[in-house]
Amino acid sequence: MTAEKRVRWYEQMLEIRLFEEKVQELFMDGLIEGTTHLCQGQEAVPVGAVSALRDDDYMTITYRGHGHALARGISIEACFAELMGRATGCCKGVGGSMHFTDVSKGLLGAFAIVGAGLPVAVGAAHSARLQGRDSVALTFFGDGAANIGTFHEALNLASAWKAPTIFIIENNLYGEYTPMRETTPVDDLADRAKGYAIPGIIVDGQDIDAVHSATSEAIARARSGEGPSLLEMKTYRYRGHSRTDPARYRPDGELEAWKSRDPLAILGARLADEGLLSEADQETLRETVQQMIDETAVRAQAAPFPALEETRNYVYAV
Ligand SMILES: Cc1ncc(C[n+]2csc(CCOP(=O)(O)OP(=O)(O)O)c2C)c(N)n1
Ligand SMILES: [Mg+2]
Repeated sequence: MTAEKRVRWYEQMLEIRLFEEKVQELFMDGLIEGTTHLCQGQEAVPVGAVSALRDDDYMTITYRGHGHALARGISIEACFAELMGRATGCCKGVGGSMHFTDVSKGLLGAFAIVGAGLPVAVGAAHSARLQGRDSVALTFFGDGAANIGTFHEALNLASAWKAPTIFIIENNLYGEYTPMRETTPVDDLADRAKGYAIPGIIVDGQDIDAVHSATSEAIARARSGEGPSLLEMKTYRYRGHSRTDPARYRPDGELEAWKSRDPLAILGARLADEGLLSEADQETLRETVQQMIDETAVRAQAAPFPALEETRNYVYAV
């Protein structure tokens, strides 16, 4: 991995961190309708994994997908605009927080229905294979989704058909307000891969180098026709499930323990040791990114709402 690319990872994780902080602020100011599901603490997963994809690969994400959409190259302004319902948003302002999508970038959809993105990714992967292309599909989902029927159906079919799919569980220990140990009889969700005869790999989701190399290996395997992999990224969300959830259901000290393994701090320490980005450079970068985020949000807010008749274009009746 080149020095430039790893410095850019740091910057991208910082952009996502400060984007999400700004989203919370805009939400509290009443500028964002509906809800939000933020990903502070989990940034190494989208940045490390998405950077292993080629432009002609596919991905699906969830409602906790702002970071993944940004990592795939949807512009920060288009994301802010989408959140605030503006016509310049990545879905013309009619999708909102849970639906960041850009098919032209292979981002096939953000799914608010838990587990719904997995079969779509298997379908995209299988269709590429039928067409003789070596594109792969990467699908992100949570620990809760690993208890949904579509998880098992998607893994089974992808393995049986060798559909080039990389299943990435972001195990952040909670599904909404419930700890995983109360709903799930295994400690490691990667163990479930055995039932589908595919590799199941546990990855330190706070360590972007580990995320990137595990994802790259799974992609290489899928691309060469050997079939899917299941990667379980152990990670943690710093904020509550959504909106204003204060996350009081977490035991004392848990958040602090995870913050001591912050993905930005881990990569930052390595980059400083390697002489690629000093602590002072990291501080300057934070100020620059913060200013860019603030200015971009203001620009996004200044854009018009979609015309009323536009909204009818996306309502279907059967
Ligand atoms: C099929 C379905 N059931 C329930 C819900 C309500 N719901 C929304 S998010 C969520 C928690 C999912 O947790 P997890 O998969 O661990 O993802 P995380 O939010 O932690 O990223 C639930 C139950 C839903 N959206 N879809
Ligand atoms: Mg979860």
